[in-house]
Parts: sequence; structure tokens; C-alpha cells
Amino acid sequence: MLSCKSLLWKSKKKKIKTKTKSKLSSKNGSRKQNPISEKYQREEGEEEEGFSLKASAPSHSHGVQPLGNFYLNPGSSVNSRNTGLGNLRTLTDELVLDILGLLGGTHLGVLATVSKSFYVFSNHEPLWRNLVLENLSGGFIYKGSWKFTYIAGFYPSFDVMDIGVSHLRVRDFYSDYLFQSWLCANLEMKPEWLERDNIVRRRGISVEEFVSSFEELNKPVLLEGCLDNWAALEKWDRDYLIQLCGDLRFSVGPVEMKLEDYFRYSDQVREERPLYLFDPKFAEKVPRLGSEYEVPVYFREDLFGLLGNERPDYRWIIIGPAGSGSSFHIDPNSTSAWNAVIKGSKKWVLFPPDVVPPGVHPSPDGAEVACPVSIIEWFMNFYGATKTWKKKPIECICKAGEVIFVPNGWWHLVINLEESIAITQNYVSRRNMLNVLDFLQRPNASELVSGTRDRVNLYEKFKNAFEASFPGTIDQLVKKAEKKAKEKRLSFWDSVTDSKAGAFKFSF
Ligand SMILES: O=C(O)CCC(=O)C(=O)O
Repeated sequence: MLSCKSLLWKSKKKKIKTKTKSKLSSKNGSRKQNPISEKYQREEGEEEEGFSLKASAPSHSHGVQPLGNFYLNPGSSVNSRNTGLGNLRTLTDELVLDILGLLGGTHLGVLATVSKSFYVFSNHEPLWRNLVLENLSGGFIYKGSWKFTYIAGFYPSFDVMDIGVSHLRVRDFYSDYLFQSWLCANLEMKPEWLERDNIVRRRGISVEEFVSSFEELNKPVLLEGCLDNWAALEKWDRDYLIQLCGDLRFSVGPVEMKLEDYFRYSDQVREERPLYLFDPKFAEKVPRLGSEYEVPVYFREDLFGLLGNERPDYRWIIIGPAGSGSSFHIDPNSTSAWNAVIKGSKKWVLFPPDVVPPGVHPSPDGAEVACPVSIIEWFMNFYGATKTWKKKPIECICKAGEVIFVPNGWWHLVINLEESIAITQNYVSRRNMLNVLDFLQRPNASELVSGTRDRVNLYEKFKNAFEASFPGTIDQLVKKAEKKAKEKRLSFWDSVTDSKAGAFKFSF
């Protein structure tokens, strides 16, 4: 989902100034005639509105400008987006791209020669990314752009570095969708997006304190110093991992890639949603990796472990460049999680279960979530709304050596601020056992349950395994939860206004 905000290119930081200037090379060629430039001059110094581009950003996006520039520029009488599209001009940009997405690489390449407009659309990098991933799977060597990667993959004798024409700049092409896509791929995180740090931090607390102050209350906490004995913390970096398992394949989005190829990609990547290495079988593939970390003492009760090989996926190694990350989601199967940063740093934004983050639209049954195209787009278009949000999100930057506890049901978004390596595990303890059972027996469990083949029977299997090991414990947990719910009903008014309070019931 792309927000329909009409963009206006009016940023004031140094690099953007170059970009604003480049707009002057369009038809009018005069700074004075350009209202965006005038706005730029008037607002000089209002730093908080500025965006800063990455040092590696190209100087332009094939010349694409936001639609706001067309309306405010009196010299712009045509939008070459429309003139070059012929009868397709009435379609939205998304629809044009959907149609182009049906073409193979050769036809897409030929289409780029038809008009300026088709040149821009046909060079849209996500189209080439899809072609590469569909046709070459993970067996590609990234060549600085997805189009070049495709050409190099299919025509190895062709020296893509000689092409150069992909840098053509088209004049008078206005499109919010394409401009925003380029902008999101090249934006630095704004300092104000990183400022808020309101998570509770703890060092050296006992397991009892963790349980009573955080796990029982379902509240996030950032734990410092609890990875100090991890060999991984000292050893794991890209050189070590490449030496250990550079030629092994790991899950990267929809494909499996050799680790060394992934690092080669992540070194050069500059896209809105970089591919992210997220592998649930890393410890089976490379047992040494599994032996170089241990579950922090707070998270050792791991009841899905009772299911043996039938347990859902529960641990992942996560590797990604700056800008990669996880957009808003709630963790699978109503589990809680911990996420330990080994290298790099991650910005976290978390909302409690009863607050749907701005810009995020879950379907009524919770099976699907519509959210902005990318994490950076969420920051650009929705983060500001959290300033006035009644329930502020919990935010922090989690650095190497730190662990965040993500309680079940919390929405969270994560973006890597630099190349990062992390381990995360999802788990069920007695504190979230009832939530998990409740989740597993929902009517649409076959759509909701994830990480395992047998989605429908997971409830029965898990409940039986738990009862066999801890007879009578489910009843005790239910009684405890009912008592807690009664205590929570503070007043008559609370109970009649909060529909959830009266509806609290478990039946297993
Ligand atoms: O990108 C990350 O490190 C966060 C991962 C995450 O949110 C998750 O595993 O649920």
C-alpha cells in the first residue's frame, strides 16, 4: 500500500539541494520560475522537514519528479508520463507496473525503447528484481542493479558495465509512485526518527524479576549484558561467517542464496526493501553456529520443545544491510520472542496488542495485514502520527550485545541502522501458554498458524503434549487468569465500557 500523499520535493539538506537544482535543467531552466526552488529558499534552516539522501544515492531517478512539482511549476504543460503511455495513460502507475510485470526480460528491454515514459516504467528496478528472483532464483551475482543482474545472468558474455544508458534522465516526467519508490530507496533515516528511546532497560536482573515485571505483564524490556558469555558476540562477523559457511545456502526472502553471494549483494544494494537473510534452519545447516550462542536465562522455558521435530520454526539467524528489516507484524502463533543483536544495531518501534499502528490495516480475521510498501515509507508518512497518538509506541535502538524481549501480540517494526547480524527465538512459556492455545484453536487456524506443516492439528498435539508433561497445569493457569481478570475489573463503569473485560473466558 502506498500512501496517496501528494509529494512535494522541497527538502533542504545539502544533497537534496543538488536534487532540487537538477530540477532546473527541465524545460524552464530558470530557478526563479520554479516555485519549489522558491519554497526551498524561503524555508532554508527549517531542518526538521529536510530529508537527507544516502551518500551512495544516484543524482537522479531517471529524472522522475513528484506530481506536486508538475502542479506548481507553471512552465510544465505536459507530463511525459502520460504522453508516452498512449492509451495506458489512464491507468494508475501501480497498474501499469502490474501489467509490465507480466513481461519477460527481453520484452521489457524492448519496451524501454518505445517512449520516454516506457523507458522510465520499464527500468523500474522491482520489475527486474522479480524477473531475477523468478528466473534465476538465488543463483545470481548482483551487479549493482537488478536489470544488470538479469542481463549478466542471461547474457554472461555481455559486459553490463559498458551499458551506461540506464542513467538516462527523462524530462517532465511526474509520478508520486515512482518518485517515492526512488526516494525511499535512497533516504537516510532522519535523526528525529531515531530520537525516542522509551523502553525500560535492565541489566543483571533475576529471572523472577523478569517474569514478574515484564513477562507476566506482557511488557517489552531491553536486557543488557546477558550475552556476555556468547562466543558469537566475539566471533561472528562477515569474514568469520563467510569462512565458516560462505558457500552454503540460506533463506533470503523467497529464495536460497549462498552466504557469500548475499554479502556481495548487500554491499551494493540500494533499494527500498533490501532482501533480508532470515533462516530458520541455520543451526541444522551449520551446527557450529548453534553452539556459539545459548538461550539467555530468562527464556529457557520453551514449551513448544515438547513437540520435538513437530514444533513450528522457532529460531532464526538474521542478516541484513542498513535499511533492511521487518515491517509491522505480530509474531507467529501468539508466541513471545527475544532478539539478540550480535553485530550492528536495530531501531525498534513496538505497539501494544490493542493499538494498531498508523498506516497498518489488518484484515478482520488477522490473516493478512496491509501496510506501507516499505519501512522507510512508514517512517516518512506515518511515524509523525505517533507524536499525537494516545498510546505512544515503545521505541529503542538495540545495539550489539543487547537483547529485546518482544511480548506476545505486540506489533513491531525493525530497521537495521547498519549491517547487522542477530539471532531471534520465539517461545512459549507458562505465561503465554493460554494465549497460544487460544490462538491455535481459532476457527481459521489453518490460515493463521505458521511455521509448521500440520497447522490444523497443532492445537491438539500441543495441548496433549503439555498435559502429559504437566498434568493439571492448564486448569491452574485458567484459574489464575480468571482471578487476574476479576482483579482488573476495577469499577462498574470499567466493566460496562470495556467490552473485552466481560468477555474474558477460556475453554480448552
Ligand atoms: O528484523 C529483525 O531483526 C526483527 C525480526 C522480527 O521482528 C521477528 O523475528 O519477529
